Order: sequence, then C-alpha cells, then structure tokens
Amino acid sequence: MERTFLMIKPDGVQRNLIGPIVARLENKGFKIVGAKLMQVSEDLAKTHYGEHADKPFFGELVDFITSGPVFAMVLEGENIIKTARLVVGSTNPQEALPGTIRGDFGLTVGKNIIHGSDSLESADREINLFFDQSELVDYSLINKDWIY
Ligand code: IDP
Repeated sequence: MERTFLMIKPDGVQRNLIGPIVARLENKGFKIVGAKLMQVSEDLAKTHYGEHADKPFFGELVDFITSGPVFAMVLEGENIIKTARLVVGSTNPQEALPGTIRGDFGLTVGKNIIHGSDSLESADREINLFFDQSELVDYSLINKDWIY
C-alpha cells in the first residue's frame, strides 16, 4: 500500500480547517498512519521546499510555512500519491476545481491551504523529513474490506 505526505499549512490551521480537511481525507478512504501539529523550523522549510530555492517566491514561501503551526500527516491508500493530489486540487486555488480542498477553501497561490507530495520520491523524502519511523503506526482499519 502506498504512502504520501500531506500537510495543512498555517493558513488552514488558523482558519480551523484541520477538522474539515481530515474528515474529507478519512471519508475518501485514506488511512491515517501518522499525524501531528508542529512548528516548522526555517531549516526544515528550506529543505522541504529546496526545489524552489531559486524561485522569486522562495523567501515568501519559507516565511509563510514557518509563520504558525502546520498539521503534518502520513496517509496510506491504493495509488494515494496521485489520488491525494486530486483531492487537494491544483496549486492555484483560483484554478482548482470545486470539490477539491484548494478549490473549496482557498483563493490565492501563496495561501493554498495544504501540501501534498507529487511523486513516490517526494513522498519518501518528505515522510522521512517530517516523521520519525516511531511516529508511524501500523494497524488495520476495520472498514478496509468495504473500501478495497
Ligand atoms: P504544489 O504545492 O501544488 O506541489 P509547487 O509548484 O510545488 O506546488 O509549489 C510549492 C508551493 O509554493 C505551492 O503550494 C504554493 O504555496 C507556493 N507557490 C507556488 N507558486 C507560487 C507563486 O507564484 N507565488 C507564491 N507562492 C507560490
């Protein structure tokens, strides 16, 4: 079963969207294997967003993601990296479809509510960057036979 990393950004936490977003992810059938509220350090922000280091918005992005707590999650499901990105929606909330998290809750690209890994490599990297193995829980959900 595939795993991905999702993170409700400081705007989502401040707007009391942890509950509504987690409800969507659970309702979809994804299994939560790790979750925590945390403050992202400047070092962690720069490593996480390293691929954007030379973009003009990099400084703004690091300032934003460290501006308040985030809610970090590791979720599990079949083909979840791609599926979770569809649930999250397009990077720019103005182009994200209604029904997606960004489409329903956001209006600007700088404050687009949630992050989701975009590939197997990113998911592995980001899970290990934000979580210790001991924080991830192996268990079985009783509803799994009704999803798969
Ligand atoms: P993604 O989050 O959908 O994977 P990326 O292209 O990897 O999108 O960009 C990372 C994050 O950087 C976005 O989620 C968004 O918050 C921010 N970002 C992307 N483009 C811009 C921009 O033009 N201005 C400000 N922030 C941006």
